[in-house]
Amino acid sequence: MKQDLLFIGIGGAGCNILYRIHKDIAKLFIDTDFDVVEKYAGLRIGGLCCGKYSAGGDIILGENAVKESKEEILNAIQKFDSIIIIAPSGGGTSSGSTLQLVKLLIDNNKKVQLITNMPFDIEGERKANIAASALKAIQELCKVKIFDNIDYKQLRNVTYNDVLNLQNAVYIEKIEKLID
Ligand SMILES: Nc1nc2c(ncn2[C@@H]2O[C@H](COP(=O)(O)OP(=O)(O)OP(=O)(O)O)[C@@H](O)[C@H]2O)c(=O)[nH]1
Ligand SMILES: [Mg+2]
Repeated sequence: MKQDLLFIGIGGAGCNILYRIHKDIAKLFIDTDFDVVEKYAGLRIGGLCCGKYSAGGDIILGENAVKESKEEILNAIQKFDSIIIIAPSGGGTSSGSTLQLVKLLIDNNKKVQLITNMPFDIEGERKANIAASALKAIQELCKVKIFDNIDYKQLRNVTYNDVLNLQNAVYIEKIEKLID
């Protein structure tokens, strides 16, 4: 794998997926959520603006978290030239922080790509809107790969958690192929 390439998982889902990619790659886990960061030995952003909690679905908090922790982020990514961000869209962190993160990386002359998917329809219109507006802005800044959501309506007796695990498998397979 290229020495100058870093994979960033951001938000609960992005970190979860990145953790499951078993390849020799440089990884950075970023979240506003203290528990997630602790689990993956990652970088917590927005400790002041989020307090004890995560961005909790609030994209403004997600955006502010990156602004607040700009120096720590730059420090963690400084030796890499290319960055692939994994962030399923719709969360305060995965959409709000990702938009600001992409801006920050580009301002610092990094080559950036985002890999994402849209929230599932069962998650409601609010998440869909958050995802769509952040993605519209991000697509103007960098390359974005939007994976298809698994067609869970075809499956019988699956829980929401099963659906997320199946979606994880889509990411893992495609990203591992990209790395090979
Ligand atoms: N593939 C996959 N997608 C997930 C998982 N958990 C949540 N999602 C999806 O990812 C979207 C973003 O959710 P999270 O990553 O939990 O949100 P977050 O970025 O942590 O944002 P906040 O908690 O609001 O700060 C959700 O709308 C779901 O569609 C997961 O474990 N795997
Ligand atoms: Mg979260």
